[in-house]
Amino acid sequence: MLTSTAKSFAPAAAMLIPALAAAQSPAREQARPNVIMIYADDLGYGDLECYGAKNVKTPAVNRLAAEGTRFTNAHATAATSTPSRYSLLTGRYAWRDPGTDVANGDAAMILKSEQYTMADMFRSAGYATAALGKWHLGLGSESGKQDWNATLAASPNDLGFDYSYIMAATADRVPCVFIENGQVANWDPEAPIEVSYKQNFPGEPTGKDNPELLYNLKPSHGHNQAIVNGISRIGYMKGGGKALWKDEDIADSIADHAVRYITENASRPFFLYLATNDVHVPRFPHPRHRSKTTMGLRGAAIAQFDATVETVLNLLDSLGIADNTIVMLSSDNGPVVDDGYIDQAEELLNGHSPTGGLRGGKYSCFEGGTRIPFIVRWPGKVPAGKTSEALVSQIDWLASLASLTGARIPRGAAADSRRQLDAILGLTPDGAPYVIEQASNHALSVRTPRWKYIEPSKGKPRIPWGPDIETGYLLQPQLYDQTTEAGRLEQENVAPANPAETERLAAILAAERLKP
Ligand code: NG6
Ligand code: CA
Repeated sequence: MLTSTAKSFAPAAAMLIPALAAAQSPAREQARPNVIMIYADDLGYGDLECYGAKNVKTPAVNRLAAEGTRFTNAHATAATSTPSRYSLLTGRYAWRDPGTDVANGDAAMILKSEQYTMADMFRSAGYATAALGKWHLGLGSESGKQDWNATLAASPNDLGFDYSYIMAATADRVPCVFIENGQVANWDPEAPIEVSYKQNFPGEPTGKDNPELLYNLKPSHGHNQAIVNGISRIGYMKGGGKALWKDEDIADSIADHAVRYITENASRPFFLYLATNDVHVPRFPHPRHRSKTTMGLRGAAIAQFDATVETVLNLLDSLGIADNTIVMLSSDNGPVVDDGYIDQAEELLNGHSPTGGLRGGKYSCFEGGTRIPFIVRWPGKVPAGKTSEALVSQIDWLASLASLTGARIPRGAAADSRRQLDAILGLTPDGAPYVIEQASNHALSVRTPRWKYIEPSKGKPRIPWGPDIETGYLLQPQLYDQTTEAGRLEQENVAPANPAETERLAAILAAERLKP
């Protein structure tokens, strides 16, 4: 569906991208297609229609799957956001580095400017680079000491991103403002911003003391501190004025910035890390999505995510750059229903399984925590309408895409990231020999094409502080055979019957831990 705009674009693109000029060149040849990573938040393996979702339609994602390859054995590196994003953007497992757990909104930037990132990789290959949406990797140089009314001492712009328009942490954590190139967007000099995760500011209402002010959402657990837009959050905040976001406009704001960025960079190779806030709590999507589902706010957040995908796909068509753009769609970790707000997510599921029937969910060792949707589209290069069972992990995206663009990774950087380009492009069913997954208590698991090994760890079998999720924490080793139904559902622990296999996988973990 190339438009006439597309044709006028073609010569310029061919000049810029010699490898693509030869239409027959195989995908693995060096090339510089645009890359858009649409990275959802807490979107589960079963949350999209093409992965079996019920009670919500996701036509744009369906289209992406129909025009690309949909993976059934793709993994995030961790069952929570910060470590997952850290690994994705650095090609280094977060569990190697301290301070990489779920970050507060006043955390110092976890990635250091000298650290090699996905954005550095693309930039060294001549790409324009941008990070939009949820960041959650800290900002500034010292935790709790940021001056939100000045330029922050450290931001994604110090990590290889030319442009950034981000939320500091999560929508449920202060500060509730967007930050553009290291400065609060729409900063309001009449309402200077102060943030604390220790104590409230005198006179500021909180969800705990002023539940009458919670006109949009009330907490089910935690989330009872600063109130912004009738929703109480984690952390205290003062000021903000016209810079404060309205939750119902967050997705549109991110999508609008994506449209502008893609349009402005359509004539050169660009990398866009498009991290949506959907479907994380507080779920308060725009009203126009609420009639699209019978699952209430969580279903509407999924529909809203789909609308962002639709906006991107339509724009690529109208700019005529769809054929020269790899779109990758995935999620940072598995799903959760009640994650701290009374939004009826649990009550309205009505037969929908956010994990697609997998055991556990966000935070946990089980597959529900880290097996995530993954769809890749690159017209003419990635097989269309195919499903791939290849074992793939987000840890390998950096090195794989470097092998595509020809970027040279500095010695020692992105050391956990392996070249898995053909698997990620759906060109081979042979994926990684193993991938490692981290639960929120730091227990690690090893997945191979056949097995899932969960190392022994301490902790309650169900999350004790709110979400009702099985953790998979057990003092004994667990081994699940993915080729049997009971193993696939992680119901039948065959570790006692398979000591040699259990040992072999434990040894992989031990050897990985010895690496620097
Ligand atoms: C938890 C929050 C949860 C969510 C999560 C991080 C409470 C009670 N719960 O601590 O709501 O914010 O952290 O989610 O505070 S993540 O997807 O960003 O990792
Ligand atoms: Ca998440």
